[in-house]
Amino acid sequence: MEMTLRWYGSKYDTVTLEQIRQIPGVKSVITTLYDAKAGDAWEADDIRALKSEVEAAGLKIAGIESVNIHDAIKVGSPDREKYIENYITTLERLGKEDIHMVCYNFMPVFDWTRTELARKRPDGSTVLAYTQEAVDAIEPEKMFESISGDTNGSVMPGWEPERMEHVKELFELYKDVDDEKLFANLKYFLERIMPTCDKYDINMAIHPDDPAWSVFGLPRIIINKENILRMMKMVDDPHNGVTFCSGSYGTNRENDLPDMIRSLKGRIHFAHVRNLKFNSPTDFEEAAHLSSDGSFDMYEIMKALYDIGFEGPIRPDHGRMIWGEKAMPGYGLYDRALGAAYLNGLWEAIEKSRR
Ligand code: CS2
Ligand code: MN
Repeated sequence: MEMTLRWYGSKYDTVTLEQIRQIPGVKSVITTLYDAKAGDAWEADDIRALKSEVEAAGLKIAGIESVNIHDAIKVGSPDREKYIENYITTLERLGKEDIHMVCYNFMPVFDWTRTELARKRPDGSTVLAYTQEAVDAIEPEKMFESISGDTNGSVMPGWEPERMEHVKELFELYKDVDDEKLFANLKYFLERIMPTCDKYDINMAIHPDDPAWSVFGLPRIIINKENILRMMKMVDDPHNGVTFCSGSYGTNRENDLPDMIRSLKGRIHFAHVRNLKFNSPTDFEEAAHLSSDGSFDMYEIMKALYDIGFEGPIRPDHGRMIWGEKAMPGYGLYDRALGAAYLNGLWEAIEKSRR
């Protein structure tokens, strides 16, 4: 595996490349053109500039998170063709710059959903948290407003204010889209892009829906082993793969994470590893990466990745806000650096015990 950190670009991130370079074992970043709109074709010059900036700091780009998918593709409206063409252009330009992993998601309307961005934990750190009760009590249009006070001034992925202004229209767009339609639209999209992925050796890595169930009555399909294996079979190309995100699949306690990892051998192109602490099945908060701070056995998760011969990029996912840091919720430097060090430690121990 290749340990990485997510970096949003110098215009948006409070964390610098110079800081990332000093985290032991981190030699590359996962990044994006954060101001590119879903549906736009990325300019080759912009990709090149991003790459030069990262390389000038002594790091490499291990992959893109995310190239976002336009809603027309997800709902399957006739104008999707134009957006798929743009997506293909972006993939070609990334391929030409020697970038071979692209993370994306197929979640309708909202990206990940949390009901709190700064819940206090007993140790005084603050974390993202979710309760089903809070979601059930709120109108979707109020969702963004209810958490926007705690963003620390950052623009959060999938929650861009311009997008949130149109939540009602977005819901309208999805009103006839159920799980089956969403599967069919995903299949259509993948079949169209796979020849380009094959040509440039680009691994597509779909991020799971977070939480791994339907919210606000919207369809959600990338939620469990059955569905993800269906998706792998539906377009049976090694470049059609997944981002294994423990914190997203793990929201559903019925998902057996190590078992899911083993069943996806060869198709995991990117891993997000983080821990959650459950207070009840419908109330969870994000914990430190250390197993004993949360509800997951992180050793078993890393061992499963080791066992399937995982060689792709991996990153600590959301971290707690600690030591007075002010950053995008989930994306401060300190706790993610601790997470990277811990995951590296687990990996070293597993590796040496197998020799
Ligand atoms: C990320 C997602 O912060 C997060 O929860 O894991 O936002 C992820 O980047 C997207 O869903 C992938 O497209
Ligand atoms: Mn994730």
